[in-house]
Amino acid sequence: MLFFDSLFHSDEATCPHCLRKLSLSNVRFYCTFDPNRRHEVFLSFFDKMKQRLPVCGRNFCKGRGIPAQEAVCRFCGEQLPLQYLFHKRYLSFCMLGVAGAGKSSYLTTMLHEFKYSNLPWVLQPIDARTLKVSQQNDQNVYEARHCLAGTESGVAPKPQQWIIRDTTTKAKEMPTYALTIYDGAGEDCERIGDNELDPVISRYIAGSKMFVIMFDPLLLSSVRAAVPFDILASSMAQDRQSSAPANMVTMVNALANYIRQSLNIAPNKLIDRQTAVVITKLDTLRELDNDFGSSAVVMKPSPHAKMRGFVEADSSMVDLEIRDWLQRQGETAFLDAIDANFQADKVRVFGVSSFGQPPDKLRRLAAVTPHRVLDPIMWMLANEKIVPTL
Ligand SMILES: Nc1nc2c(ncn2[C@@H]2O[C@H](COP(=O)(O)OP(=O)(O)OP(=O)(O)O)[C@@H](O)[C@H]2O)c(=O)[nH]1
Ligand SMILES: [Mg+2]
Ligand SMILES: [Zn+2]
Ligand SMILES: [Zn+2]
Repeated sequence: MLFFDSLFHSDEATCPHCLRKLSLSNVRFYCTFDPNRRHEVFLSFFDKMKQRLPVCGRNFCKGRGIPAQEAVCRFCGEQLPLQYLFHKRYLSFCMLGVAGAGKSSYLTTMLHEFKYSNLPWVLQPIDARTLKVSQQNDQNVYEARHCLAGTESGVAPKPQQWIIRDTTTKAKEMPTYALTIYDGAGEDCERIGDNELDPVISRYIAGSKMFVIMFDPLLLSSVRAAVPFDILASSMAQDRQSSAPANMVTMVNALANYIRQSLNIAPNKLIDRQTAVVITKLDTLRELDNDFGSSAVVMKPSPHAKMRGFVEADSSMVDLEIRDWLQRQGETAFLDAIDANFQADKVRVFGVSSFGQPPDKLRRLAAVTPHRVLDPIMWMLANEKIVPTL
């Protein structure tokens, strides 16, 4: 009875830690958290049928008679938030890009904007670590108004685990979706293929529904020549980032090879997975001679959140404008590398500014006014038919 073994509301769940496919028989349940006093409890036929958690029946057990309080992945032993078993769909994305590309800043402002944009899709952390990390990052960027420190390299990135509650439905049961996000260190991404973390990153890549490849325009030589020095200095992670601007193209190629290996795709085949290519730090390009022009859509506020849907025409215009801009700069190597490896109809180019303006010399932010940071996630949710395409 395969159907009976799938998680309560979905048939395609993966463990957010080890990314292996999860079914009910791959989950161990325990009656309480206390590791010394807990018992493993098992789902009965009726539990499965009624889609409810098993209950401990042992005499004198503290957890007797109440639904199991802990669930653990049988493969990796990591804890699964109990809510995790009840989601309708499992989404995940992997943030990829060289060191200092702006991944963590983007993730922070994107999640913040998503939470505070009054959208009918409500985002909540599901584990204590995610709550802590996101509060810290929020506090850093929005209250202390300071750039984030670089993400620690050489260690497996801990997944951030969120749920999205869909309040658009009138149905009695509100659908929830699990959203797992991996934000590793760019340094590890640059060394991909020759890195101790490869098996871990490989699993994250294979398990992700969507890739978010962050692309830093300040690494393009034409842009570096035009952006004022102080802006350049404050908008790059100097300690990590100064050395090799060409790394990005090398990274895309290495990454693509690596994705092929992880997903078992032949070298001559294009990669068939949703890929958002996100140009970061758009604010630094505003005053350039060869900028996007004042009428450019990419420089205008994003319409998606306001319209409560994904505005396809706006997004494809942005994609075009950025491609055109890169072409005019003679900087097509990066996108060529993308197009040579990824299936064209699955790739979309986005432009964002996480902060809305460059940090000052001391990496402080006068104000945080993110620009278009929701576009990539709205695209992903639209692809999943969670958000309507307009
Ligand atoms: N002007 C400008 N600079 C930005 C923006 N976002 C990030 N930066 C700059 O880029 C630096 C690196 O940003 P991070 O978000 O830490 O980059 P990362 O990709 O997470 O880097 P690693 O963790 O090392 O892989 C920041 O310290 C800022 O100086 C932005 O929206 N505008
Ligand atoms: Mg980071
Ligand atoms: Zn696991
Ligand atoms: Zn018990």
